[in-house]
Formats: sequence, structure tokens, C-alpha cells
Amino acid sequence: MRSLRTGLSLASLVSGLALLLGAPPAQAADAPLRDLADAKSKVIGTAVTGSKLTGTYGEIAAREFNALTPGNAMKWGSVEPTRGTFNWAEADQIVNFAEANGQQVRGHTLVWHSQNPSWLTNGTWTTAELRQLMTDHIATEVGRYKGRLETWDVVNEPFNEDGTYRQTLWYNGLGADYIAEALTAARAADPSAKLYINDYNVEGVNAKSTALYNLVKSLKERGVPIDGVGLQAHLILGQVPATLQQNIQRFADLGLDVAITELDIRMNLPSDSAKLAQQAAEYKQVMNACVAVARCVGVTVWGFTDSDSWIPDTFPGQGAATPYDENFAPKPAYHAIAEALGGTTTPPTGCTVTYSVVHQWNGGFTGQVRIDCSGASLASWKANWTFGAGQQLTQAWNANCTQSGSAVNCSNASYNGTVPDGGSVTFGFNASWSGSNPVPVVTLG
Ligand code: 9MR
Repeated sequence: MRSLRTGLSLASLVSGLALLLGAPPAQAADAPLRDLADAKSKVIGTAVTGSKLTGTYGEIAAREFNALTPGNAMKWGSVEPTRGTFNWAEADQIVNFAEANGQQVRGHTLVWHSQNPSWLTNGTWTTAELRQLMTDHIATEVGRYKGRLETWDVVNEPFNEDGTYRQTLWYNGLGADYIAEALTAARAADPSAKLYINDYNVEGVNAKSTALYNLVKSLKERGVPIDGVGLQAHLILGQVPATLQQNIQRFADLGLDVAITELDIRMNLPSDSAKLAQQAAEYKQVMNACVAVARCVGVTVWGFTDSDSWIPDTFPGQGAATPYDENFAPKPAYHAIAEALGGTTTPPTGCTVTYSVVHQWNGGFTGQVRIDCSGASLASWKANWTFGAGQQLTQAWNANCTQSGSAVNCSNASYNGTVPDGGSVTFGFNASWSGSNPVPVVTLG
């Protein structure tokens, strides 16, 4: 009864329903990823944007993941845009959502060279002032969430690609020991949080990961509080490092936890079924490497849907990097994660139809119906359902829909009858509801 445990709103209880046309699925749908991960005592997490934690986005975030990382909400520039004026709204919202849904939170991130407030980066500080600013920031932010966060990414991205220290505000002002000082301050502020150093391009054995290895080894030897390393894993299709598992293992052998903290696998757009299949295989490779090492605590994806991914903005022409497409349909990568976590189903072949409530308000809602074909195609289509609680269609787009009594019959518009193998068609509608708004079973014809 996850829906009772989560205490979510009615809208978020409404989940997609897939029906199959063509070859029947080999088995029933898998359990949500978080249930599979829980059974293996692993984390399956996602970065989230607080303002989106409603509707289908919120429902998937709650249903599929046992951990959340605020994508931006806990960064210094977000929480203290003006010196001494704090904005915790989004960070609080995410932590509250996680607690309501029985999810861990990974705090991200305290000491970084990026996304800092301009008052900090443009200021002129003595060494003592800079140290005080850093340790006060840690005390304030870690202290605010004391006892509620599982983990903190205390220091983010301290290294250059060649393994030298990145020249940052912190390194230049305080020397390399800013890292030890930050970790010590974080431990003092929340003794129960696991403290990590997090970086990218440290997934395989290379100069940068070896610098990280040498750092955490020496921190441990000195008795500096360090619990784990985060391997971000912003990967490129076709470039999963062959030494990933070996690298995870060498950190684990130091007596440290390892987490994959920001997994995504980007590709040149447009995506196609071959690229998505390769991406799925590579997601599975990363998952398998973590599952194989006991001290690898788990994997967090950097956004679960392509509509909430940083990739297209940062790498124009690239994208499709996450396990769900921009319409919240699970991609092959989703099924690959499930399989690596012990799920048993293979992705269905044929054409499936998914009904979801996109927005719901008092008295009305916007619904979406999506038809996906894989291993099959359609030249025209009909999607029919029965509204079980008096819902009444008021408007539809990208389909011709009529309602008679409780029966809704929709057929393709003149321009979207064709659903190719590997393609999809989506249509939308508005309807009224009162009392309850149960998800109907949609049949595809
Ligand atoms: O996902 C974040 C994106 O919304 C921001 O614009 C971006 C700015 O650098 O930061 C993104 O998250 C980064 C994370 O905090 C640290 N590792 C790299 C991530 C991608 O840039």
C-alpha cells in the first residue's frame, strides 16, 4: 500500500496504466525500482527540482526512488543569495517530500567552485574571513537539517583532469586543507550524516580518480572524517569506463563507501531505438558494477526524465540521457536499471498505451494518453476507456474523442495515425471530476 504510506494527494495517486497490444508481456510489470533496490539494500536515487514535485513528476519520484538529491536547491547561491538572507524554501520542500515518502536525502553540495552567490565570489576576504565564511556556511546548512539527511556531498569537484587541485576560491584562499576543514566542520554540525567528496570523470581508473584516491587515503590516515566518495558518472554513450568496477572496489578497499551520484548517459540527438538499446545496456553496466561491490551504496540518476535534465542546455544537440523520456514514458534504460536490481521482466514488445493525469485541480484535470510502439507499428489507432466515477470529457487535442455515457472513444487525428516501430504518439484532454478520479483501463484498437 505505497499510496497510503506516501500520503500523497489524489492527483499523485493516479498512475499510468499500460496495456499491451500484440505480443503479451512475458510477465507482470516489475515492482518499482525502489522496492527492487530496497531488497538489495541499495540506493536508487534521483536529483529533483522542488517546484516540479507534483502531478506525474512527483508521483514517479515518490514511487520509483528511495533517495532524492536536490539538483540545485541546496547550493550556496540558492540558499544564501544575499549575505545573511537565507532561502530554504525549495530545500525544505524536497526534504519534507522525501520524509513523507520514506526517502533518504543526499545533501548537495556545501563547498564548490560553482553556483556560489556573487557576494561571496566577488568579495575580498582575508584567509581568516574566508575560513570563517566556509565553516559558518557548513554549520548553518548542515545544522539546519541535522539528523534528517543521510549524506552530504561536502566538497564537490576539487580536482582538475590531470589530478592537480582545481584552482578555486577555496583552494587559492585556504590551501588544499580546505577539504579537511570542511569535512571536520560538517561532522561537527551533524555527526550522523555520511560525508563525501564528489567529483566527475573519476569513474574509471585515471589520473583524476587516482588523485581522489590518494586524497581520501591520506584523509583517513590523518583521522579526518570522510565516509565516502561520490562518482558523478555524467557519461557519454559508448564511453562507460571499462575500469568502473575496479575503481569502485579500490575505494571500497580503503574502508570507504562509494556512491554513483549523478548518473546520466547522453547521446547525440535525435535518439533512436538502437541508441536507446545501447544506452540501456550501459545503464545496466553501471548498475551492475555498483551492485557487485558491497560498499557501493547505490546509484542516483541526475534527473529521471529527459524533460528535467541539464544535458540539452549544456551540450546543444545532445540529450535523451535519463531513464524516462520527456513525456514520462520509461525508456529501455529504465528496464535495464530494474533488471540490474533483480527485476525479472523484459521490456514489452508491441504497442502499449499509457494514461496519465498531468494536472489535477478542484473539479478538473488534464489527462494524457501515450501510445508507444516497439517491435510493432500502427497505421491508425483507437484508444477507448470507461470513466468509472462520473468524469466528463470537455476537450481533446491531437485525437478525435467522443463521450457517450461513461464510455470515451478516441481515434487518431488526420495527421498522427502512424506510430512507427520505436515511435510514439501522444494526445491530451481536459475533463471534469468530483469525488474521486480513478485511472481507467485504456484499450488500444
Ligand atoms: O543539474 C544542475 C543544473 O541545473 C545547473 O544548471 C548546473 C550548473 O553547474 O549544475 C547542475 O548540477 C551539477 C552538479 O551540481 C554537480 N555536478 C555536475 C552537475 C551538472 O552540471
